[in-house]
Amino acid sequence: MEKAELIWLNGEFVPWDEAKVHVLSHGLHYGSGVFEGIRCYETERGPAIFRHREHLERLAKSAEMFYLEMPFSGEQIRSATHELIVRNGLRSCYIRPLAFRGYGEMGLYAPTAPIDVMVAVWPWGAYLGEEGKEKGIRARVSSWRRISPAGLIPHSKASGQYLNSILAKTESANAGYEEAILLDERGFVCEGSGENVFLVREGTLVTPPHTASILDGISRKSVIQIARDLGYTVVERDVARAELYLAEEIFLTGTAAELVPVREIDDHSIGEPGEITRHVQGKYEDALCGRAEEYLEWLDFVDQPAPVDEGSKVTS
Ligand code: PPE
Repeated sequence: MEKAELIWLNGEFVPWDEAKVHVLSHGLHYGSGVFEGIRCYETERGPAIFRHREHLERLAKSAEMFYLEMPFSGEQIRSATHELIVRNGLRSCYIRPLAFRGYGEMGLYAPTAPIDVMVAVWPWGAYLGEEGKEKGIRARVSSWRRISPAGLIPHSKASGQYLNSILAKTESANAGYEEAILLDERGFVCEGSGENVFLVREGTLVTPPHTASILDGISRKSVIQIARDLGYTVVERDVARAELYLAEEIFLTGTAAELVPVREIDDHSIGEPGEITRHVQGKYEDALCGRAEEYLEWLDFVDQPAPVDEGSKVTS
């Protein structure tokens, strides 16, 4: 990964290589942490964080559902993130806040172990490749089902839950595919290992509902609104596996991935990215980069942007 200079850890800005924790941190043993994936884009008015407040609200809710008491408010994390972007001299980056149970007490019930909070920012390119965004990716339905709401909390972006996503992603990568699509415990289509999924069926956009164990994706929500504003019908309903094969178009949405067309699923060809995918993708990318007036309210502009001179680093 590409390093930045500073990481924000428990209220301090520390050098990247010194942002360390104890090996007996609770979160390392049990996955007892919650995180977010956010992106900051370079716009004409300087760096801007896409739907920053919504991401921080989801972080707070993820924490609350796992009984983690956040020692910092969303507003404190928000302003620390702004300062971190400026001090690292970045104009566009990925943002990773993480809150986890730290060092102090072992065992599953460890209410006295502190909650550590960090935010890191770094340049992160297209998650499923630039070519994937352009030409579409090859995906495969995973043999692993998405975590069930009977045993975990799909709506929470909790660290330990990602072992499920890692199994699915690893299986698909080892088999030569770019992404895995997980079914929910009932066998209906759920989502990608790190993205929500949309299909086009007879000109209508279809995406699995909240009851299908999805993560309530912020890109998903944005794309639903954009598609409706463009005049398309978007339906949230259960999707049968075979509908993936019958779909006219398929695409994935996520912060890291952005909007990525799927050109092949389980070795069935869907074809080149379709018209609706292209239309929505174009508008979505405009929204991310501040080129769409109607969605400017989604951007959290970072004050005192670093100077634009050569390269992306500030030299002081
Ligand atoms: N489902 C899952 C399981 C998921 O991890 C993500 C985001 C989404 C859906 C889409 O949510 P949203 O980003 O709010 O639209 N995955 C994050 C982490 C990826 C990673 O590998 O780390 C991300 O995209 O940042």
